[in-house]
Amino acid sequence: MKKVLIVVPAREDGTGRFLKPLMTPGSAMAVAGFTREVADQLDLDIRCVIWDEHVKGPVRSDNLAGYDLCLLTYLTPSRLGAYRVADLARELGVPTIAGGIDVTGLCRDGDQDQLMEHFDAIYSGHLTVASWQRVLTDWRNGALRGNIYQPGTGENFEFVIPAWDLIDTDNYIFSAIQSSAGCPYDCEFCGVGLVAGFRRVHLKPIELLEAEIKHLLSGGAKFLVDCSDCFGANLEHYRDTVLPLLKETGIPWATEISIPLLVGADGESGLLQEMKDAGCVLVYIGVESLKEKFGKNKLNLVERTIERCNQLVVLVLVSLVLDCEADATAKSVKDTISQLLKLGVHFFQFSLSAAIPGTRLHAHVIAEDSLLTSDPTVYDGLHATIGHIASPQERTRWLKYGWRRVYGPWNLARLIAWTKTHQPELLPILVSTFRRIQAGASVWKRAHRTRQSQQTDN
Ligand code: B12
Ligand code: SF4
Repeated sequence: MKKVLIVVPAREDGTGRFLKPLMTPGSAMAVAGFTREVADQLDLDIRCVIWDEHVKGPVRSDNLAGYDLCLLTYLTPSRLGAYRVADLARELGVPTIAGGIDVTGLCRDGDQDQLMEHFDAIYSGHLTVASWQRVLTDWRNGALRGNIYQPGTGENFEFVIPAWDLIDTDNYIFSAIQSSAGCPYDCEFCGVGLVAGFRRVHLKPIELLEAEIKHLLSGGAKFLVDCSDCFGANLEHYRDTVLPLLKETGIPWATEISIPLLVGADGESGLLQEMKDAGCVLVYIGVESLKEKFGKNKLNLVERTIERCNQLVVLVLVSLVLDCEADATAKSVKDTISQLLKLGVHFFQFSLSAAIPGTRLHAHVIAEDSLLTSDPTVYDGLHATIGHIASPQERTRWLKYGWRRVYGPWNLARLIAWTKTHQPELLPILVSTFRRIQAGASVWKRAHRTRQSQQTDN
């Protein structure tokens, strides 16, 4: 029997502390699913283990001992964590293959050489059974070293049942399913199209979705998150199959959706009512900015969306990219947050622009010579990474202001009271999420201090 360790590396931020995870590791479970399918076809006896460093702590030599292959899946902020694990695996003679969105972005930018210094092979793009069969055949023949793999021409996007049995969902707050991949829009800063194809949407076959939901329900799931990049992107499919399936679960769920699909271009149609009827309790919408030129939607449509969600008692989580307006100031940031709070937004995700490898934003800031740093650990939306009229320190203050304003004691008490009245079943999830985010914020502060003192030393 061959043993394969699938590692989700944590971010190396100098604190030695890792963030506790919020969501189940979809990429690792998908990679395990593809590996099992190919193993069956190649008649290989393979046992996969998922090691999520956010849960199990850093991979050490003992943990790698006895494995025949180490697969790494990660986002940009964890790239150095992936190098650490790969370097350790190399010392122990365990071959490594890395894949995922960061690898794909670097390959698209032509920056794959740095990856090849650490990994034996890399995989760029979405997995297919046929392409993974080629890779695992090379591995079996000891011919991995130095290869860059990708799906073959004509090999369409494929889904498998994620290997839910390889993780303990109790370690995560949210069990994330994915009813579709990809998005019909193409925002400059977004990395979604790198793997799914730009402006492409792929629908997960309903039998696969049904099987994984059934598995989660039998394990006692009380809440689901559909982390599709654009829920509802194919209205007919969502109306006829996904929504009825979610309704049948009888448990509350949340998802990410764009405003035109949620409430229609007129603000009055869209999927909102049907989603509510099917158990949706929270929608995550990318507003980014309220200014006409930078915001994704017209202000009156944003206002109507929030109003309708409040009428239907659907919680709204809005994402704002605080420095996406080239002329943003502390005042404009404060005004935007106040305006959205007044409109009735319940939760916010604040970030700063991150020029993710492979995106148009990355190409654009490189061309303008306004990339402030290429340190991947700070590509997490919580650090200033591109030039702006406001200094990085000033923009960090905006983030802190936003968090304090929205999640300070007064507002938090208001949110908890609101949830208790309108969505009492969500209270335990809300409290655990806040606790984890608070713990994350203290790691962030510590990392920030470490970085500042390193800069002073230099
Ligand atoms: C759920 C999610 C999260 C969750 C959980 C992540 C997790 N534990 O898996 C949370 C909320 C924690 C999160 C956090 C962040 N996220 Co996020 N997230 C997503 C989301 C919506 C889905 C991820 C997912 O499960 N996809 C499903 C899997 C199956 O797809 P996949 O990862 O692409 O994997 C396929 C291929 O890439 C390939 N593959 C993947 N890994 C490997 C490995 C090997 C060896 C091989 C062969 C193949 C392979 O095979 C898979 C099947 O085809 C994506 C959007 C997206 N479409 O991916 C954004 C996305 C991945 N996130 C993104 C960002 C920016 C972030 C944050 C930086 C945001 C922030 N401001 O905090 C943080 C970073 C955290 C960190 N330390 O890494 C960006 C990616 C940026 C980047 N290059 O790193 C995305 C693409 C969204 C976007 N708009 O651009 N995220
Ligand atoms: S709408 Fe969201 S998922 Fe789609 S391209 Fe824009 S940021 Fe990415």
